[in-house]
Amino acid sequence: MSRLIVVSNRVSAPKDPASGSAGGLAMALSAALRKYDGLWFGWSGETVEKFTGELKIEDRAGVTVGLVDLEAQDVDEYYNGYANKTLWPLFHHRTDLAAYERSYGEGYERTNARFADVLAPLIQPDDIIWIHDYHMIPMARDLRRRGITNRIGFFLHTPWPARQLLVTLPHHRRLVESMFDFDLIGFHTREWMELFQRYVEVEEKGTVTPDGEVRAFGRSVQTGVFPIGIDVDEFLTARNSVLGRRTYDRMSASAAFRSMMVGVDRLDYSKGLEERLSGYEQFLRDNPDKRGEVFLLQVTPISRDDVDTYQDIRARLDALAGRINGEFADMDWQPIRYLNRTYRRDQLAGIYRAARVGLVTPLRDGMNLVAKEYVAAQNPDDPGVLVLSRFAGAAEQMTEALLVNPFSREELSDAIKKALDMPLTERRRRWEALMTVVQDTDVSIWRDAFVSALQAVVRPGNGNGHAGDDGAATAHAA
Ligand code: GDG
Repeated sequence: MSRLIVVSNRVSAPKDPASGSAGGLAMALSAALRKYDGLWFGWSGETVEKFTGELKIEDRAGVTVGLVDLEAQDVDEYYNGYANKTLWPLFHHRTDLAAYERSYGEGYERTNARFADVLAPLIQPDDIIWIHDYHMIPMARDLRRRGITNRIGFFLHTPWPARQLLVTLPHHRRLVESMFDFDLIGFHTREWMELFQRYVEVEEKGTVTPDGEVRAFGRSVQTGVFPIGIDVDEFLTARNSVLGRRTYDRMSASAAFRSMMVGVDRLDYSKGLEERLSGYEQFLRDNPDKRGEVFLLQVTPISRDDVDTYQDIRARLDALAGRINGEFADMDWQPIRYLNRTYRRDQLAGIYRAARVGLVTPLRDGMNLVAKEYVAAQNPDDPGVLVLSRFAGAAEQMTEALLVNPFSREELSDAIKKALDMPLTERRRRWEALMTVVQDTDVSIWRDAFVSALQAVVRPGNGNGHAGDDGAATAHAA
């Protein structure tokens, strides 16, 4: 059995999965590594004055992790810069927020090359390598340059942008060309995959075969759709735990016969938080009789606070939540409980279960795991209603949610009303269909489907695809 080497910017293997504040993805990747045996490689989160390339190996809850420190300049230009100020906004269709600075691009290339320098000597001939996300797009190219011929797969956790927007990125061609050093590229949805394929067809006059092989730059790469999900068993365990149940009781008591709506999102402009609050404000205006009967619990941990745009949105949200509360609150009721903090997963599960409505309304989102967690946490006999943005990847599968356009305050207001008024039979019918989707896209299915597809890619030149063979070398000789 070959080893699996997972590579991502941050390595977040939870030290104690049961109590974790780690997200579903961290759990999933740790579980993948425990199953396949291997290594999780990435940035330690620490900075040093001068890059040394020293590798720190640790064991975290049975997962071997390999960590490397970066220089402050790398963190500025590669992580805060190119990853979070250039690619993240661009991939979420916010070219108005995207910063195109040469130094960011250079830092991105330099840091990926540094990661490759440290990683390449660790790779054994039978290993398969799975790179994650937009921080590490050139990684396969950098590893190939260092003589690595193993199978390398890539999974993009964000959307892929429309071609018309991607071409605003200086050196977009270079970025896309580097992706042809992967053997397999996975996307959450057919839509993101087709946008990638369309770019290659239009900009490079490339071709796409019916089974998703994309040819351009004199090479080819397999593409596929692998919708990520949550670890359903782990989440149900959290929901049924003592703290999960206690949190449910506490929230139900605190709601005091009012209907609670919940939102759980990192503080990020892609999550549509301002639009959500405006839609809720519209609902309060449209339905004076409902005031005092409903409230929104919005859990919003601060993220990427080193980036100006994130400080700006934080200030705007503080002001908006304060204004809505100031305008509508009564002596014994406040329409929004806005919390900039994190909760443990078992507490989150209890919160979701106590909420009559789950508001998941990003403006654009690769998948969105909160939508799946909300559904998994519900009481099957009396489930709540999921209001889901049609621009979340999750909307491609979760069609029985109330799908909304988050850019329209009125549509949001109507959807909140419909959710609150929905009869039990309809709530049950929709929930059963949604829960089937959540189970059918369990994270273990995602992981196994990707790894099997990577193992099965037939590489030009040999047809059997064993890592490290001549065919592989030829395929990547360009
Ligand atoms: C990216 C893509 C894609 C949030 N607050 C707390 C907390 N969370 C957890 C949630 C959920 C996770 O964070 C967020 O996942 P999402 O999928 O909603 O969003 P991103 O962080 O933007 O993730 C996204 C994902 O990658 C996976 O591919 O779905 O589209 O943008 O698990 O529960 N967890 C805890 N306390 C909190 O307060 N414990």
